[in-house]
Amino acid sequence: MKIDNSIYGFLDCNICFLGIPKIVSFTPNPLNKKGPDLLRFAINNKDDFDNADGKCCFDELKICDEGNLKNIKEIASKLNKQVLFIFGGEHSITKDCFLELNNKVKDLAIVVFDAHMDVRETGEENACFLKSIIEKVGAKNVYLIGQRVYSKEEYDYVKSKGIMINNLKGLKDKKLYISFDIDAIDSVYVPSCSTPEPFGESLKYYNDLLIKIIKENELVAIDFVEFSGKSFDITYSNIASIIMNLLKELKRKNQ
Ligand SMILES: [Mn+2]
Repeated sequence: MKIDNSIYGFLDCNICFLGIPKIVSFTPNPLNKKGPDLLRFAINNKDDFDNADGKCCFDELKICDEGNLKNIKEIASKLNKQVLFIFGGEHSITKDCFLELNNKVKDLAIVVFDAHMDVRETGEENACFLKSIIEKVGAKNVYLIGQRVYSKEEYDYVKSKGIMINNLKGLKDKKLYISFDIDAIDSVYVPSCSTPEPFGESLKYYNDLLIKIIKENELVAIDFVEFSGKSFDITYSNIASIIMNLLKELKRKNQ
């Protein structure tokens, strides 16, 4: 599979890749701006053949790559059935991405995979982005998966909003934004995560759960965030494998 060779533009694609290598935290690491490009490199090195149906993703899906952008505004304004694959960047990018798409898509639900809750009162933007979303759109359509490290205040806040962790009850036939902070996965699988956490579930666990979720819902966009971008390693290859499996599933759904 080669993203670079795509002949499709945004208006005629059905899957759009875009990078938002934005860093806003107090101690930015300028290197992690390379996250989206390292991930593209890894995706380009994967085979797109699907042995379940004998078809290739790149032959069946119209995929385009819009490159690296400052934000999602322009893309969101043009959105018309394309499924977005957004490569971060820090988790702070999710706030803008979700809210822009939420303006466009009615009843958009969000599933956040993350070791953390990211509902802090103040602090780095990537640690409080979810609180901003909940305060703006409510908690009814918010689902949390993988959270295992958080403060008492964050726990109390999430509980007060009636959100349960690792509970997908009611998540069926929804229009969906998935935010995948790679620290949800056990740190051994993602050494280039900027905020690694041990004691997470495996790569396969999350791969299978993501596939189940997109089988049962209509995916509008998915982001992958918190790559440290220091050097190329297994992190990018692992996440690229998940992305390939999601593309295969979307291909089968399209048929
Ligand atoms: Mn996190």
